[in-house]
Amino acid sequence: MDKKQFLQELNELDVAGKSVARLYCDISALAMKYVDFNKRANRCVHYLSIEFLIGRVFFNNLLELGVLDEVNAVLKKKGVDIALFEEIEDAALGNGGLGRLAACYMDSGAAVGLPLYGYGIRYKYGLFRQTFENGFQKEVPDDWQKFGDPWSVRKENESQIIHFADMDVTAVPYDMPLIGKRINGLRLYQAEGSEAAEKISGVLYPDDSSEEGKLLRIRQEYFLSAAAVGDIVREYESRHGNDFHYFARENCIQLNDTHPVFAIPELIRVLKTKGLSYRKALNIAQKVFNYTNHTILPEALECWDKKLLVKILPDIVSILQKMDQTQSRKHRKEGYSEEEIVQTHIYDKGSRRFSMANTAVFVSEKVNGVAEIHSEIIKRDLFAAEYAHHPDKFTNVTNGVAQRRWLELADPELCRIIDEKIGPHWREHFEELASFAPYITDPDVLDGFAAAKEEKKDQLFAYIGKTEGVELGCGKLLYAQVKRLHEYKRQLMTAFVLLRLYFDLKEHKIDGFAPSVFLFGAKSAPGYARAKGIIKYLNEIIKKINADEDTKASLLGVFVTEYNVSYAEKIVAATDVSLQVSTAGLEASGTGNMKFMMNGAVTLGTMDGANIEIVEKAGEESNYIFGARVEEIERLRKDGYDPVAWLREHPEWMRVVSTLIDGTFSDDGTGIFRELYDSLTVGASWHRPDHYFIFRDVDEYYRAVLKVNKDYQEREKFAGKQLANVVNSYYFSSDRSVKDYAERIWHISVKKTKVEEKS
Ligand code: 26V
Repeated sequence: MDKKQFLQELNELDVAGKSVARLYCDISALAMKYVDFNKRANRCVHYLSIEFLIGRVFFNNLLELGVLDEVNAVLKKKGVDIALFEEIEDAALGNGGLGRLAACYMDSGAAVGLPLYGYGIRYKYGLFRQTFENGFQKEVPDDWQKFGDPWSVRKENESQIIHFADMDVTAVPYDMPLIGKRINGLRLYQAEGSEAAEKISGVLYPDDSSEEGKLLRIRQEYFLSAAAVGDIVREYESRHGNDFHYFARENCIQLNDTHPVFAIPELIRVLKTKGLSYRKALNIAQKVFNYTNHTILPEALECWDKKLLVKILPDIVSILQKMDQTQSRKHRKEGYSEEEIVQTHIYDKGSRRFSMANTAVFVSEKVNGVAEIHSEIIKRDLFAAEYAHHPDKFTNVTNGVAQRRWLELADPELCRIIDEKIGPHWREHFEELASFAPYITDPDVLDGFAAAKEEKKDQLFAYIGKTEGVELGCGKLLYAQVKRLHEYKRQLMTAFVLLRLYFDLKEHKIDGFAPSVFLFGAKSAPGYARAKGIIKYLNEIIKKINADEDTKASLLGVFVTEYNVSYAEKIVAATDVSLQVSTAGLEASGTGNMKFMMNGAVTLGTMDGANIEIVEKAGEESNYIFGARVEEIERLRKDGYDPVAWLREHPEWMRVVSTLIDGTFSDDGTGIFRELYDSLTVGASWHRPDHYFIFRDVDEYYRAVLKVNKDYQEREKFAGKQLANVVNSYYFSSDRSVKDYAERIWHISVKKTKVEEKS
């Protein structure tokens, strides 16, 4: 980019009388003028994902273009505070970790110079915006384009027609630049042509409880898959015509979970229309695709009814069925047992459903989980049969997060402390953060860090005071649990711990408790009643605690509204203790845990997902681990577990849990608190009582919360633990993750700059 020219134009920009939105669009559009997309590399990776949780791009893009400070200065001169643009929230085209991971990988691909291209859907409405009404979550449509979309370019001439049996839909691409050492692109497709067509890119995760809802989900998934495949093939043909010999050498497709798996039969279908045999087409597909699994929860593993699929995608059904036959023959030849054949098959004759995960595993060259333990679990359980016969197919790539957004933008104060000791080079080569290690025992550094943390807390609390109307004071220990609301993440267990703390503080049972704040942020899927019940319960608990004059100096809670990427940036920088308390074995990785670590929070959590690797790197002594390990949870599942007997034996917890049904809190007559109670004691929705083993872990959790509170009071020593986390967080950079993908899965090399080649 021609920085000088850009800044000159910016200097000339007339700001008088312009609204924040207008200025945002003008400045973004000006920057876009100077963005040149890189040419295609010899081999490209195409990352297909139903979610891209990008968040605000304004600051990130200016940082990547290397002009953030200058723009800040120019605007200041003109009397415009750059912070005003924080009002503008960009695309939240994702729901949680899966989508944010995709966004971090796009960021890192460009940053490290990999030809990594994203394909997704340009939903008109992103993830809903959340409000609370009397403590209940309410959803408001997220009209993210109301400020314009100045960072995207519509590419009308690269539109395609996507065929369904009952309609044709136009897929129009919008390209967003991904700025770094390379400028890659994220291509999001918008569905156009008719009212029914437009619905396809209407909202992220439409309710799929009805048949109509399921059909819409299938349409979305096929729409994304077919548009991406069509684009990749068209681009290839523009260079090689009808000769598909080089296709697999030049293209690699990464399936981010099962949602884009239709890309497999679609590629086979398209290649057949180009004159290739089914065999040849399958052969190419087997060299092109790779699949990342992001969950083992059965309810999230997609299977589609043949009856539904055949209505709108009959050709895809024929191909899937043919693949199922090929698979059975191949597996018999390879000596799979009948039981193994049943476990791996693409089409299940009994339920008449197609398994998207099994389709992906069959075709993919590589299958990976997203943290060490998760990759082990999928090999041992979910895909055990395939692993037994093709062990080399499986690998692991532990997730990572983009440190440019999650440390540099989120916590400049901490970055300056690091710069002072080791210079700024680590910002480009994040592994150099390790050389900060000798300074984490330096008393000045420890004091400086503790002071910077206080400053971030003050900033966050001031923001919360303004937006939520809750005053949190200062000098508090901050515990935070922010993530999607799901029973396996066990926000309900934290609710019980918080209530127990409150009761014990009120009755003077705890000595020397450092004044603390418990912060929650989460959205619940609109149709997930129990998750919504947990939000209401937490809000009721917080209301009670915050109103109690006896305890409010020691304990406060807040459930922030509309938790999103920008809120997360503020929260991770301010937090002391990161709560990561999922039932062991169920959180594939977690990425929030990494963001907190990077900003110097200790992890208080279970041995699950990436927590295990965090503790391995930063040391068990710098973190707070509690609860049952995977092996114990498995044993409890097998040998039996009696939560009711446990409650009976623990009256101090019975008292806490009973507040769900004894009238302490009102659920406004909805009965949802009773349902939560029943889910723990009787069982609900085919689940056994306390399916997520809250009562196994809750007491240990409580003790760990007290322990961290005590340790925090030795502020300098505790700062040392926090900094040990910062120093060792370099491993959790998504730059490292994408390089791992490049090496283990994509087989492309990261192009070194001239400077790097010399050094
Ligand atoms: C989706 C659903 C949808 C239906 C209701 C139940 C349910 C449960 C879980 C999911 C998760 C789908 C996949 C996903 O988002 N996985 C997350 O991926 C992150 C990035 O790899 C990872 O850090 C998280 O641990 C994992 O939950």
